[in-house]
Amino acid sequence: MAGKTLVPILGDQLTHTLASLEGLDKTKAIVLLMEVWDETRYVKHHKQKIALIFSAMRHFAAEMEERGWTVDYVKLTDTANTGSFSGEVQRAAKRHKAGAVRVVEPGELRVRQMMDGWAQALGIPVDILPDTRFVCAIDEFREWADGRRELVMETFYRTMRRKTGLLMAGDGPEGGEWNYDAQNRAAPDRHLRPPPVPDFAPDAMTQDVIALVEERFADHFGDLATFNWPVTAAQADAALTAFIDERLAGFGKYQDAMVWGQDDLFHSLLSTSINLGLLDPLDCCRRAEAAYQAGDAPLNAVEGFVRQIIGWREYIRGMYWLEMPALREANALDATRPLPEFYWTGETDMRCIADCVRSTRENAHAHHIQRLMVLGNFALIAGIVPQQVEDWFLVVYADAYEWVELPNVAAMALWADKGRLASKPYAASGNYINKMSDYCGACAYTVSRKFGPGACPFNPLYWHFMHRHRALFERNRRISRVYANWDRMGPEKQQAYLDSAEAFLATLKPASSGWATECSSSHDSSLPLPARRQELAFAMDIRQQRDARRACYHQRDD
Ligand code: FAD
Ligand code: DLZ
Ligand code: SF4
Repeated sequence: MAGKTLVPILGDQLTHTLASLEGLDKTKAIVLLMEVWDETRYVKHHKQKIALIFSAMRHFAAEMEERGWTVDYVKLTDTANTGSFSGEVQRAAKRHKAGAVRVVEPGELRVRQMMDGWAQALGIPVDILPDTRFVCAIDEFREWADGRRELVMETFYRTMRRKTGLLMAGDGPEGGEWNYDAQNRAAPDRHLRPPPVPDFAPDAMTQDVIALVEERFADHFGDLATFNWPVTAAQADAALTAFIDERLAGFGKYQDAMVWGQDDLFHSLLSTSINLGLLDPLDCCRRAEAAYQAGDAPLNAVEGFVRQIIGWREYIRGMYWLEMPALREANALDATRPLPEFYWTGETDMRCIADCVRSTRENAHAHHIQRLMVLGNFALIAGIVPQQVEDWFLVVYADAYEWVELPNVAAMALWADKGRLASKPYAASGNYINKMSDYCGACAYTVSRKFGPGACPFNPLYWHFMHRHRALFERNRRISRVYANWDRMGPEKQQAYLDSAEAFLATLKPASSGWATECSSSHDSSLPLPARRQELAFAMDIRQQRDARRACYHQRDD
């Protein structure tokens, strides 16, 4: 008689309608969730990210049991835990005398390669199913890309609009335009009053996990005391409702704005929930569309939100599977400089970077323009080695999985793929940051100073970048006019820019590799767990600092 079906569910597959569960007889299936050391340490993820994934996994397991599934949950501290997906699937298959394995394809090539070895290792059939939580299947994206000279996101996005029917008026786009990006670039307004994000105070299960992470991952980057992520589908749904009711209307206009100490502005903070599977991306879009239809949110905001999800998110995932494994090694601009230490410490006089790193450390989050135009832009124009930047981004954000992090970092921010994804590099001087933020006014550097002592480092670095890659970019229609400006400057001014950039680059202190990958402790599941951590005092302290920053911003406006 055939044994039971083993259904491994990975940490970012926490969806009750997962393809591997569909049509299964609950009495003949064992659902397997595994906390494994290898996944926590292949890079040293931000502490909040590990706590979020473990807590969401434990809550999900409890919900599955309530729904009548038999769940086998392997904890990190279980003494027999082998520390890897493959080891745990093998142990579980033996334990339950499984006759077959049914699993949904993983988000990452690294894990897919492991999974492809399971059938042979286990000696039973292993069915790897497509992940139906994406609007566009991997093969469908390949077909879309096949034979195209340029893989333009906007073209793909329109295909997805037609496919989903989102914001469509007959055959054309709602409102007559496909894209309202031009209405998504308002500079920060001194009267901006973004509503607070909902509080998701850690329950007992999350507190246990926080204690575990504090103990076992003490050498990882990031604060834990400010943990405020939804860990269940119900909480994620509450976050979505709050976003649609309170923030969506402002999302479009201020999508690209940055304000010191205001970490969230009108962003949704839904990426962690969507990537874990607690929220369905299409459902998020339909809820936003309903707000537009009800007259509660303007079209530029709703279209902007829908574009990020069925446009950018799907396109990024398609590009990951199309371009891997080469993307991980890509370095089209031959960047060789090591990642500066301040990406980890935030200790720099560049106020924009210091604020983005602070938010990253405190929240395991920074919003898109902070990631792209401050942190990514600096790495691009300073010529930082892509793989070091990629590791940093994979470590520090709670929503980071390689399938979404890598194309965003390597291709969008660093142009390491030679423009397969972005037709021109997102390189900018201090002028852009000054226009889109309030960072520069109180910065130790002067944004209007172009070179020399006290000049904003983004200014000379921008020209240094353009100059050193002239051969590549001057024939690019979208940036060629930059070189006309450069040539008009004349040799003396040009040299002043280049000398200033060189002098600044010489001051950069490289980060130690220990932050991202080096292990200073090993897996020892026999270690006792610590008594409940004393966090509260510490937590209050960090939360109070954050609130004080917000209050200070508001007072300044009054
Ligand atoms: P919002 O601004 O509210 O946007 C709504 C949703 O759109 C997001 O929740 C997300 O699901 C989706 N989205 C928007 N832009 C993108 C995009 N470029 N790629 C994929 N989804 C997108 N996103 C991740 O989920 N994980 C990452 O590791 C990640 N790394 C990034 C690295 C760089 C250098 C850049 C430039 C962007 C990165 N992004 C990443 C995309 C984006 O910055 C985040 O999705 C967003 O900041 C998450 O915050 P939010 O939920 O408030 O997003
Ligand atoms: C990121 C992560 C971490 C830190 N830990 C686990 C874990 O212990 N167990 C698990 O199932 N998943 C974890 N994950 C998420 C996986 O890395 C993710 O599912 C794969 O990379 C595929 O995207
Ligand atoms: Fe950043 Fe330059 Fe502005 Fe300072 S002056 S905040 S370094 S852009």
